[in-house]
Amino acid sequence: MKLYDSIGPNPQIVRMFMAEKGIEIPKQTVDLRGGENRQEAHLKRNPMGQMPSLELDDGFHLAEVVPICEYLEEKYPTPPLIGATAEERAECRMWTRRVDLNIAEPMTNGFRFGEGLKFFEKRVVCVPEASPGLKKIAAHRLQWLNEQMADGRDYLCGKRFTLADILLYCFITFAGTVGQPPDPANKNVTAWLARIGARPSAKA
Ligand SMILES: N[C@@H](CCC(=O)N[C@@H](CS)C(=O)NCC(=O)O)C(=O)O
Repeated sequence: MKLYDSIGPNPQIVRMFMAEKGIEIPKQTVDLRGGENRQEAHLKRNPMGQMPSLELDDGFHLAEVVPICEYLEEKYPTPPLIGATAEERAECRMWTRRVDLNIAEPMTNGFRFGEGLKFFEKRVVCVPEASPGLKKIAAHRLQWLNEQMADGRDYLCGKRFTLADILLYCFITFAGTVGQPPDPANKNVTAWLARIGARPSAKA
Protein backbone atom coordinates (compact mmCIF):
# COMPACT_ATOMS: atom_id res chain seq x y z
CA MET A 1 0.00 0.00 0.00
CA LYS A 2 1.03 3.59 -0.54
CA LEU A 3 -0.59 6.80 0.67
CA TYR A 4 -0.70 9.80 -1.64
CA ASP A 5 -0.58 12.52 0.96
CA SER A 6 -0.77 16.31 1.17
CA ILE A 7 -1.60 19.23 3.43
CA GLY A 8 -5.25 19.56 4.47
CA PRO A 9 -7.66 17.97 6.95
CA ASN A 10 -8.62 14.95 4.83
CA PRO A 11 -5.10 13.51 4.49
CA GLN A 12 -4.56 14.31 8.18
CA ILE A 13 -7.54 12.10 9.08
CA VAL A 14 -5.91 9.11 7.38
CA ARG A 15 -2.48 9.84 8.90
CA MET A 16 -4.01 10.14 12.38
CA PHE A 17 -6.01 6.94 11.91
CA MET A 18 -2.85 5.10 10.80
CA ALA A 19 -0.82 6.52 13.69
CA GLU A 20 -3.39 5.25 16.19
CA LYS A 21 -3.09 1.78 14.68
CA GLY A 22 0.68 1.89 14.26
CA ILE A 23 0.38 1.42 10.49
CA GLU A 24 3.49 2.49 8.58
CA ILE A 25 3.37 2.51 4.80
CA PRO A 26 5.20 4.48 2.11
CA LYS A 27 3.85 7.97 1.46
CA GLN A 28 4.21 10.26 -1.53
CA THR A 29 3.52 13.95 -1.07
CA VAL A 30 1.41 15.60 -3.75
CA ASP A 31 1.78 19.39 -4.02
CA LEU A 32 -1.78 20.51 -3.32
CA ARG A 33 -0.96 24.24 -3.21
CA GLY A 34 0.77 23.95 -6.59
CA GLY A 35 -2.24 22.10 -8.06
CA GLU A 36 -0.46 18.78 -8.68
CA ASN A 37 -3.61 17.01 -7.44
CA ARG A 38 -5.55 18.49 -10.35
CA GLN A 39 -3.11 17.27 -12.98
CA GLU A 40 -3.29 14.15 -15.12
CA ALA A 41 -1.11 11.84 -13.01
CA HIS A 42 -3.25 12.38 -9.92
CA LEU A 43 -6.56 12.43 -11.84
CA LYS A 44 -5.70 8.87 -12.88
CA ARG A 45 -5.48 7.99 -9.19
CA ASN A 46 -8.59 9.94 -8.19
CA PRO A 47 -10.77 11.46 -10.92
CA MET A 48 -12.15 13.86 -8.27
CA GLY A 49 -8.69 15.46 -8.19
CA GLN A 50 -8.69 15.47 -4.39
CA MET A 51 -6.42 14.28 -1.63
CA PRO A 52 -5.68 11.76 -0.20
CA SER A 53 -5.66 8.53 -2.18
CA LEU A 54 -4.56 5.09 -1.01
CA GLU A 55 -2.95 2.80 -3.56
CA LEU A 56 -3.74 -0.81 -2.67
CA ASP A 57 -1.37 -3.71 -3.29
CA ASP A 58 -3.27 -4.71 -6.46
CA GLY A 59 -2.79 -1.17 -7.87
CA PHE A 60 -6.36 0.02 -7.19
CA HIS A 61 -6.61 3.62 -5.94
CA LEU A 62 -9.03 4.14 -3.12
CA ALA A 63 -10.19 7.71 -2.46
CA GLU A 64 -12.54 9.31 0.11
CA VAL A 65 -11.27 9.25 3.67
CA VAL A 66 -14.09 7.29 5.28
CA PRO A 67 -13.80 4.27 2.92
CA ILE A 68 -10.00 4.48 3.22
CA CYS A 69 -10.25 4.26 7.03
CA GLU A 70 -12.89 1.51 6.77
CA TYR A 71 -10.48 -0.47 4.57
CA LEU A 72 -7.58 0.04 6.98
CA GLU A 73 -9.79 -1.04 9.89
CA GLU A 74 -10.55 -4.32 8.12
CA LYS A 75 -6.90 -4.95 7.33
CA TYR A 76 -5.66 -3.82 10.77
CA PRO A 77 -8.53 -4.44 13.19
CA THR A 78 -6.51 -3.70 16.34
CA PRO A 79 -7.07 -1.37 18.08
CA PRO A 80 -10.61 -0.99 16.77
CA LEU A 81 -11.28 2.60 15.72
CA ILE A 82 -14.63 1.92 14.10
CA GLY A 83 -15.78 -0.95 16.26
CA ALA A 84 -15.30 -4.56 17.29
CA THR A 85 -19.00 -5.52 17.08
CA ALA A 86 -21.82 -4.76 14.65
CA GLU A 87 -23.35 -2.43 17.25
CA GLU A 88 -20.12 -0.53 17.86
CA ARG A 89 -19.46 -0.15 14.15
CA ALA A 90 -23.01 1.08 13.54
CA GLU A 91 -22.70 3.68 16.32
CA CYS A 92 -19.38 4.94 14.95
CA ARG A 93 -20.78 5.13 11.41
CA MET A 94 -23.79 7.08 12.67
CA TRP A 95 -21.53 9.71 14.28
CA THR A 96 -19.09 9.73 11.38
CA ARG A 97 -21.92 10.46 8.98
CA ARG A 98 -23.34 13.20 11.20
CA VAL A 99 -19.93 14.84 11.49
CA ASP A 100 -19.18 14.50 7.78
CA LEU A 101 -22.51 15.72 6.39
CA ASN A 102 -23.61 18.18 9.06
CA ILE A 103 -20.33 19.77 10.15
CA ALA A 104 -17.34 19.01 7.89
CA GLU A 105 -19.12 19.59 4.58
CA PRO A 106 -20.71 23.01 5.34
CA MET A 107 -17.57 24.09 7.21
CA THR A 108 -15.34 23.20 4.25
CA ASN A 109 -17.56 24.78 1.63
CA GLY A 110 -17.95 27.86 3.86
CA PHE A 111 -14.17 28.18 3.64
CA ARG A 112 -13.88 27.28 -0.06
CA PHE A 113 -16.51 29.84 -1.05
CA GLY A 114 -15.16 32.44 1.41
CA GLU A 115 -11.55 32.80 2.60
CA GLY A 116 -10.45 30.09 0.14
CA LEU A 117 -12.27 31.52 -2.89
CA LYS A 118 -9.20 32.74 -4.81
CA PHE A 119 -7.63 29.30 -4.41
CA PHE A 120 -10.70 27.18 -5.14
CA GLU A 121 -12.56 29.13 -7.83
CA LYS A 122 -10.29 27.67 -10.50
CA ARG A 123 -10.76 24.14 -9.14
CA VAL A 124 -14.42 23.64 -8.16
CA VAL A 125 -17.76 25.35 -8.63
CA CYS A 126 -17.88 28.05 -5.96
CA VAL A 127 -20.95 29.86 -4.65
CA PRO A 128 -19.54 32.82 -2.68
CA GLU A 129 -22.93 34.03 -1.48
CA ALA A 130 -23.47 30.67 0.24
CA SER A 131 -20.35 31.00 2.40
CA PRO A 132 -21.86 32.87 5.41
CA GLY A 133 -24.89 30.54 5.48
CA LEU A 134 -22.75 27.40 5.33
CA LYS A 135 -20.59 28.65 8.20
CA LYS A 136 -23.77 29.39 10.15
CA ILE A 137 -25.04 25.85 9.57
CA ALA A 138 -21.72 24.31 10.71
CA ALA A 139 -21.68 26.54 13.83
CA HIS A 140 -25.28 25.62 14.66
CA ARG A 141 -24.57 21.89 14.31
CA LEU A 142 -21.53 22.27 16.56
CA GLN A 143 -23.77 23.87 19.18
CA TRP A 144 -26.08 20.89 18.85
CA LEU A 145 -23.13 18.55 19.27
CA ASN A 146 -22.04 20.46 22.36
CA GLU A 147 -25.48 19.81 23.89
CA GLN A 148 -25.23 16.12 23.00
CA MET A 149 -21.92 15.97 24.85
CA ALA A 150 -23.38 17.50 28.01
CA ASP A 151 -23.93 13.97 29.31
CA GLY A 152 -20.22 13.85 30.25
CA ARG A 153 -19.15 11.53 27.47
CA ASP A 154 -15.44 11.37 26.70
CA TYR A 155 -15.82 10.78 22.96
CA LEU A 156 -18.61 10.89 20.40
CA CYS A 157 -19.18 7.17 21.00
CA GLY A 158 -19.11 7.52 24.79
CA LYS A 159 -16.03 5.81 26.22
CA ARG A 160 -14.73 4.72 22.79
CA PHE A 161 -12.33 6.89 20.79
CA THR A 162 -13.23 6.34 17.13
CA LEU A 163 -12.96 7.53 13.55
CA ALA A 164 -15.81 9.97 14.27
CA ASP A 165 -13.56 11.81 16.77
CA ILE A 166 -10.63 11.86 14.33
CA LEU A 167 -12.80 13.27 11.54
CA LEU A 168 -14.29 15.98 13.74
CA TYR A 169 -10.95 16.90 15.33
CA CYS A 170 -9.17 17.34 11.98
CA PHE A 171 -11.95 19.53 10.58
CA ILE A 172 -12.44 21.73 13.66
CA THR A 173 -8.70 22.37 14.01
CA PHE A 174 -8.34 23.09 10.29
CA ALA A 175 -11.35 25.43 10.27
CA GLY A 176 -9.80 27.30 13.21
CA THR A 177 -6.85 28.23 11.01
CA VAL A 178 -9.00 29.54 8.14
CA GLY A 179 -11.52 31.83 9.78
CA GLN A 180 -13.90 29.52 11.68
CA PRO A 181 -12.44 29.38 15.22
CA PRO A 182 -14.13 27.04 17.68
CA ASP A 183 -16.70 28.86 19.84
CA PRO A 184 -15.45 28.81 23.47
CA ALA A 185 -19.11 28.84 24.58
CA ASN A 186 -19.22 25.19 23.41
CA LYS A 187 -17.53 24.06 26.60
CA ASN A 188 -18.02 20.32 26.11
CA VAL A 189 -16.57 20.49 22.60
CA THR A 190 -13.66 22.60 23.91
CA ALA A 191 -12.84 19.99 26.58
CA TRP A 192 -13.16 17.20 24.01
CA LEU A 193 -10.83 19.09 21.62
CA ALA A 194 -8.15 19.29 24.34
CA ARG A 195 -8.58 15.56 25.06
CA ILE A 196 -8.10 14.59 21.41
CA GLY A 197 -5.32 17.13 20.87
CA ALA A 198 -3.31 15.52 23.69
CA ARG A 199 -3.08 12.22 21.78
CA PRO A 200 0.30 11.72 20.08
CA SER A 201 -1.55 10.83 16.84
CA ALA A 202 -2.88 14.42 16.66
CA LYS A 203 0.57 15.44 15.40
CA ALA A 204 0.53 12.95 12.52
N1 LIG B 1 -14.63 13.82 0.25
C1 LIG B 1 -13.20 13.81 0.03
C2 LIG B 1 -12.67 15.22 0.27
C3 LIG B 1 -11.23 15.36 -0.18
C4 LIG B 1 -10.74 16.82 -0.18
O1 LIG B 1 -11.55 17.76 -0.27
N2 LIG B 1 -9.43 16.96 -0.09
C5 LIG B 1 -8.83 18.28 -0.09
C6 LIG B 1 -7.61 18.29 0.85
S1 LIG B 1 -8.14 18.32 2.55
C7 LIG B 1 -8.32 18.62 -1.48
O2 LIG B 1 -7.91 17.75 -2.23
N3 LIG B 1 -8.27 19.95 -1.78
C8 LIG B 1 -7.61 20.48 -2.94
C9 LIG B 1 -8.45 20.54 -4.17
O3 LIG B 1 -9.68 20.23 -4.09
O4 LIG B 1 -7.90 20.89 -5.21
C10 LIG B 1 -12.53 12.76 0.92
O5 LIG B 1 -13.22 12.21 1.81
O6 LIG B 1 -11.37 12.41 0.72
